[in-house]
Amino acid sequence: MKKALITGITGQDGAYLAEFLLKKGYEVHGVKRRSSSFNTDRIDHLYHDPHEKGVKLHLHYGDLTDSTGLIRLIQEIQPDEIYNLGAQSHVKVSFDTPEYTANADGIGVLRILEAIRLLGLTQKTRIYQASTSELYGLVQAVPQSEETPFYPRSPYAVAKLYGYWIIVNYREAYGMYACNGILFNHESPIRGETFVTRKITRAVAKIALGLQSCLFVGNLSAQRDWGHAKDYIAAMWLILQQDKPEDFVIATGVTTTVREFIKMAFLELGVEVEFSGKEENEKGVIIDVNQEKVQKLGLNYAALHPGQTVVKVDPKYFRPTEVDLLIGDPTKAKEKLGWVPKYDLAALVEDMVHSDLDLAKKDEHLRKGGYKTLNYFE
Ligand code: NDP
Ligand code: GDR
Repeated sequence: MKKALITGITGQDGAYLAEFLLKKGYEVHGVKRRSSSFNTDRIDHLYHDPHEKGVKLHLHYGDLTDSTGLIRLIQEIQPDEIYNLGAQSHVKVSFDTPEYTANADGIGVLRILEAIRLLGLTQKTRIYQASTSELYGLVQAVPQSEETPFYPRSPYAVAKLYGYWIIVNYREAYGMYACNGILFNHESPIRGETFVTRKITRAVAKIALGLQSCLFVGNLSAQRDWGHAKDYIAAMWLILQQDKPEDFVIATGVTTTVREFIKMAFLELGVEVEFSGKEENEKGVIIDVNQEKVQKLGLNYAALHPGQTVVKVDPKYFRPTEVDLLIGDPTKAKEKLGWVPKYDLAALVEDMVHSDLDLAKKDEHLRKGGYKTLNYFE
């Protein structure tokens, strides 16, 4: 039985990957950070009491900023594969916490590589590094491929640039099976709530139920190549199953603006939104409501007036330096890995919007039933 170690197992990708590897028969070990409250929601369905027999998922406390802890874990587990998904992964937040981001996202990669080297596992343990399309940053050429030069535009991307090159360097210097997956944006119903797609689908669901009146966003013109996380974690695994270690771009090859994503999300619930105005003054207004669809979905028709402003720009969400356009070229992954995504953007939007609608309906139901959030300070 193969053993895999996943850093970042409590995150979006870590949760999907853990499920995927367990289904493949792996013994899965995950690194989680100590937190003052539970943060394992995304993997609770996979978790079994360690006292039960035949448990295949094991969680360990650890942190990418703590070398000795990582060395001890890797020594104990002796993994066949390490998926380094742990990171301070929010681009905007990296401008507020640049030093921490460099430590966890950049030097964290080095810590794992050195642990493997120190423990004499260079020929046993294969390493996947969660590299990112943010490396391309300021547009040099499109679509972006494995050959496109990097020009990072945030402390996050600069930290990930170090991670990318230290993987390449250890592969060349010590013959390690270490690879970068240069993944473009991938989303899902369990995407972190502050990334733009999830922020949009949560807000759209709440607006449609009359639980929220407006969505505030930043740069509506940013273009992203959005795929579904479920497709992308399969690529991570494939990257570690090849004869030769190599780096791969994983993307859909289609790019869309934030503005268009918002329109698609509203339309999924039968609400047509049109944008007008420029930059900070741009807003999205309802121009039509499909009554039949709205009723069928049990939405709050009264809350959805044509003429109502449902999207506004708040410049606080603008970034000091922005990445305007990402569109990936996944040709190499298609040819060498046989990787083909199952979800297109429409299927992704559908999955996310309906999942958030279910969650919002649950909230609404509890509120209507008189259940309030407990206030411990009353
Ligand atoms: P998430 O933000 O959902 O998850 C990040 C994970 O890293 C969480 O489990 C988090 O723990 C953990 N983590 C954060 N800091 C540390 C630390 N210092 N030590 C150990 N663990 C830490 O990210 P995603 O799942 O979306 O992304 C996975 C990886 O892929 C990240 O490295 C990200 O940068 C990269 N990536 C993501 C893309 C995307 O579109 N999703 C695209 C390209 C790359 P906790 O739950 O405690 O916060
Ligand atoms: P990104 O994702 O920065 O591409 O990084 P995010 O969803 O945060 O932003 C995408 C684009 O949307 C614009 N935007 C907003 N973004 C957020 N978060 N909130 C808003 O209100 C908002 N309004 C507009 C942003 O300016 C940006 O242009 C993600 C992360 O998962 C990284 O870890 C990963 O490496 C890259 O994707 C690929």
